[in-house]
Amino acid sequence: MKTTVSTLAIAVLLAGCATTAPEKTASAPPAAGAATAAEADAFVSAAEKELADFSVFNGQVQWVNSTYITDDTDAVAARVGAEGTEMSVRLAKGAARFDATPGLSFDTRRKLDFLKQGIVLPAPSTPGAAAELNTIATRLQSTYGKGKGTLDGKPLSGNDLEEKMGTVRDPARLREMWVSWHKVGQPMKADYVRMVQIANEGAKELGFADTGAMWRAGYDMPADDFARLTDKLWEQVKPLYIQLHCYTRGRLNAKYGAAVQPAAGPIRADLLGNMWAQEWGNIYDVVAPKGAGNVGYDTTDLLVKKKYDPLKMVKTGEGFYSSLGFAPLPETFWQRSQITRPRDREVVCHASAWDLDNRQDLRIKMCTKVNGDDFVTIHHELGHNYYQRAYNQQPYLYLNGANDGFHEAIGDFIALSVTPNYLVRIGLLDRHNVPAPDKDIGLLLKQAMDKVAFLPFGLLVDKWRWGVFAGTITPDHYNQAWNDLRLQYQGIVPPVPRTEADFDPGAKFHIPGNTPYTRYFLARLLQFQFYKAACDQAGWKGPLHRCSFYGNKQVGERLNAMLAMGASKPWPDALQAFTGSREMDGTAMIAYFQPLMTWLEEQNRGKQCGW
Ligand code: X8Z
Ligand code: ZN
Repeated sequence: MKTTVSTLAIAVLLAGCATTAPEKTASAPPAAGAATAAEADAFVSAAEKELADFSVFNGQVQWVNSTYITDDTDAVAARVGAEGTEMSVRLAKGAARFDATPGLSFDTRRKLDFLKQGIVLPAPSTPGAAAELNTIATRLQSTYGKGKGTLDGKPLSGNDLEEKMGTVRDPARLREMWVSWHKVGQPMKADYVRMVQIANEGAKELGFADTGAMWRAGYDMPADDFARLTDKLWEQVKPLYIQLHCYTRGRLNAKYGAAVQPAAGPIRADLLGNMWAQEWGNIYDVVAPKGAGNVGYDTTDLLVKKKYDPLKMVKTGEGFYSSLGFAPLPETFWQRSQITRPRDREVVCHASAWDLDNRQDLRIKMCTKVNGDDFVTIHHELGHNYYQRAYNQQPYLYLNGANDGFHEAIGDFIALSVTPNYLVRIGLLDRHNVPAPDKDIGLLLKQAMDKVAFLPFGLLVDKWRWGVFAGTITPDHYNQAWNDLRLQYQGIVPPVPRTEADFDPGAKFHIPGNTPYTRYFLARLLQFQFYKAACDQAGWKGPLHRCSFYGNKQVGERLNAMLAMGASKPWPDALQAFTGSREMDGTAMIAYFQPLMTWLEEQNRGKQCGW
C-alpha cells in the first residue's frame, strides 16, 4: 500500500527520489567479496517483490485501524507496522552493500537509493525496538483520532471543532475551542520523546545523522542543499505574506478591538478561522473590503443551496478529472471509500487518499462536511488517487510522486481551476452572479487567505521536527520551540499562555501521524507552477486567476504524461515534462497574486508591518 498521507508512515517509503548518496555511507555489514551489478539487480527485484506483497496486507490492516479505532485494531496495526519496519530496515542495510559496486544501471542505483532513504521512522536492530516504535506511533495517531474538545462546554470531535473554528466569531468561544482541542497533545509528550529516541537510533544505524536528515535526503539533491532551497523559496514569497498578515491584522483589530487583537504585533491564533491558523479563507467576510471585496458568492452557500451532499461533492470532483480525459474512478472506490464520518465508531478523520493494491483499489478516507474547504480537499485527495493510478505500471519502487511535493500539488492545482466560470458550467453558480472584473481583488484576496497564509506554516512544522530529531530542540523546550517558530514565521501567538505541560504540536495531525510536512510547502509553490503551465498550454490570455482548464484534453494528456512517470526520474525531469522548467520556485505564485500585492501595499501604506 502507498498512502499519500501515510496512516502509519513507518514502513511506508517516502515519496521522492535521490541520485545522491546520503551524507554518510550506510554502516552495512562489510561485503564479503565485492558485490556485483548482477547481484544488485537481483537484490532490487527481490526487494520489490517482498515490499509489494507486504504492502497490500499492511494497507488493509492500516485501513481497518484508521476507520475503526479500537485497542484491538491498534494492536494489530502496531504488529504489522513493526514487521514492515524490520523489513524496510533490513532492505536498507542490504542496499548499502552495493554502495561501491561499479557498473550499476541508472534504475538499480536509483532504487537502491530509495531503499536506503525512504523510511519515515526507522528502528535500530535492538530486539523489540521496532515493536515499541510502532506501538507508540499507532497510539499517537489513535489518540489524535479519538481527540475531543468543547464548545459552550459541550464535547465536540476534532472534525466538528475544525469546522466551527471557521464560522464562530466570538473570541471567547474561539478560545474555548482552541484551548480544549490543544489538550489532545498533552498525553502524547512522553511517547513523542521516546519515539524520537528510537527513530534516531534507527537512522544512525543506517548512516544518517538523525531522522530529519533522512527525510531531507529524498529530493534528488544533497540534504543540506534541500534545507537551503526551502529557506530560499520562503524568502521569495515572504513579502507577500507580510503584506497579507499586516492587512489581516488591521481588519481583525477593527472588528474585535485592541483588547482582543492589538493593531501591532502578532495575531491571536484563534481568530483566523482555522484551528492551526494555517489557512485563513474562512474569515474572508471579516477582511473583505467594501466594493471590490463583495464577490457575490460563497462556495459553502452554493453547495448548501444546491443541496449537495458529500457524495455529490466527490462525484463533482471526479467530473473535473473526467473532463481532462482521465478514466472514471473504479466501482470499488465508491464501495470502499469512507466519505462521511461513521456515527458509531472512532476513526481518523483527517483526510487521506489510499491505493490498497498498487493498481486500482483507490479510496479516500474523509469525514466530509458540505463546505468550501472540504470541496477543495476532495479535489486534493482525488489528485493523489489519479496520480497513483497514472503511475501504476511502474515497478514498485517507482510507485510514487516525482517528489512528495508533487503528490500534494496535483489536486490543489486542479482546484485552482474552480473559478466562477467553472462553477457556472457545472450549474453551481448562476451566470448572472459571476463577479465582474472589478471584483478581481476580492477573488484574489479570498484565494490568498488560503494559499499565501499557509506558506510559513508549511515551512515551520518540519523546522520544528528537524530540530527535534537533530537534538537542537530538547524535550524540555518542545512546546516553547513550537510557539517560538509560530511567532517567528507566522507572526501569531496562542490565545492563552502555554507551558511545557502542553504539547501543542500534538494537536496537529501530521505530528502524531508522522507525516513529513515540507511536502505541503513545496506543493503550495508547485501548484501555481502547474496551473500557470496548464493555462499557457490552454492558450489562456486573461488574468491568470480567472483561467480554468476544465475540459481541456491536451492539458489532461500532458498532465498524464508527467503523472505516469511516477518516481522513475529525478523530479526536475517530471517538472520539465509538464512546465518546461527544471526549478521549483515562487515566480508563478507571485505572478498570480501580483495585482493583490500592489493593492495590499496601498492598503498598508503608512503602517508598521511585521511583528
Ligand atoms: O493533510 C493535508 C491533506 C491530506 S494529504 C488533507 N493537507 C495539509 C493539512 O491539512 O495540514 C492539505 C493541505 C495541508
Ligand atoms: Zn495530500
